[in-house]
Amino acid sequence: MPTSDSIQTGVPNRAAAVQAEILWSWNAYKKDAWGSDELKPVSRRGGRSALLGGASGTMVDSIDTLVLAGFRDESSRVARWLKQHPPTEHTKGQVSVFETSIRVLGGLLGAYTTHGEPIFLRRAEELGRALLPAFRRGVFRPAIDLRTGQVSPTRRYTVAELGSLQLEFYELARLTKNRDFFDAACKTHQWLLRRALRADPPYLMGGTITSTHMSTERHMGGGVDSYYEYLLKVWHQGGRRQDELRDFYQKTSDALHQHLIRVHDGHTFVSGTAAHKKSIDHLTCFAPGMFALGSALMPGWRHAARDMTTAKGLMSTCFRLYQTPRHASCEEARYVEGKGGGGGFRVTNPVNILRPEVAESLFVLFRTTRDTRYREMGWVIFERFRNSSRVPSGGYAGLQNVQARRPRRIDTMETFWVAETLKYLYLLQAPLGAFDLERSVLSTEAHVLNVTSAMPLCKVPSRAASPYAK
Ligand code: DMJ
Repeated sequence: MPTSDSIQTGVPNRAAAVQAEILWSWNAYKKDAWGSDELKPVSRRGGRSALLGGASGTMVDSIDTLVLAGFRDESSRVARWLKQHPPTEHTKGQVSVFETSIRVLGGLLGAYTTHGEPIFLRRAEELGRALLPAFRRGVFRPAIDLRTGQVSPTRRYTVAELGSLQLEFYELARLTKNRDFFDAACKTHQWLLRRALRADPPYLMGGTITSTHMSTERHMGGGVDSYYEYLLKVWHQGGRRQDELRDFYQKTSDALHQHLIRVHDGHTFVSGTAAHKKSIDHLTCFAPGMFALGSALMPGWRHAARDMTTAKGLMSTCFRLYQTPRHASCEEARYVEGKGGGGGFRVTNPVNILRPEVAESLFVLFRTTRDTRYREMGWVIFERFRNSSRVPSGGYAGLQNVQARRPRRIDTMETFWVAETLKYLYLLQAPLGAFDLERSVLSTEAHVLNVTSAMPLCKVPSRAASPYAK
């Protein structure tokens, strides 16, 4: 049982256990899937992701986890491979601009930040250039062929797709001194923030958006999640200098509290306006971490304590996802009130695809409160994964039904398993010095980026100046 002394030093035997699973996953990828996007751990081969098109997803997404966990040699091996194999030239067909930005571009930038090898930045710059045509036809196009520059005809996308690539493009602009990267991401952010100002209620976004419409449902789950996260993290990334963006985040948090955050029978929920009432889904579980980080970085804000209370409440609701009888978490659970008071959580989506959000929020809660309870919860999660999702021949796999006694495996080790889930589970048990939450920022794909006052700042549209404001 760790003591409070271990806050500084971490829990060495647990950190070592997570490191072993990072290597277990990485070695399986190396052996059976090297160069491809994803390991297929059951059929023991590599596969191309429809989102990434063959850009060596797992390899690039994993690099900064490997460095943080002490496997620098493995990252150097990737650097040598990337010298001969530019990811941009490997892809086939159209890729998702958002997923490629957060996983591949973010992965290369995180690799450069933590490892320092120049090839990572060179490949990031090439990829950034190949993505730029997606920002040149109107506001944004969600898919692009990286080799030809041909973009998808659709002008319909999610708010998260457009609102969560700013950390990556701003850092790329700063490192390469190429203003085009900054302008592309700034233009899209400003466009979205104007839409948020004229939304009803203001600041709350629907998941799907076009130049004229926005869907009416409001929640914090898939499709909108990392838009909220990036309001806070872009402010943090720029050295916390831009008061207008801080105010925008604070007003957004106020609106989320006013309209969506609800407590039922002592359990905190993000109650969406549609079918999301009294339920919790894994993707929404980034939210405890976001509210905790905002609260910790803005100690003078009059609602800092409210946001920390919400973070703790949501964290405990999110942890319920792991309280399935046998295995790792389910994707979604609903709270059902009992007849004579009290109630319980019922699994409403029993799939598990090795998602990171609960581990992510536990890490941020642990670091911002220094309460070792969150580290203990992280250890429970780690053991759940190790017991139920580890494939004996190598790697980890998702599960089709976590309620089944012997669930069928899903033949995919998602790239975010090493990039995010294992990174957060490792950092929870590692010494505090392994990562500094104030001097670095973790992207939505958990890539390590610099916090610096040298970051160019994108002007935030104001309510008064917005032609759309009511
Ligand atoms: C990851 O790719 C990122 O965390 C993204 O922001 C949300 N979805 C997945 C993991 O669930």
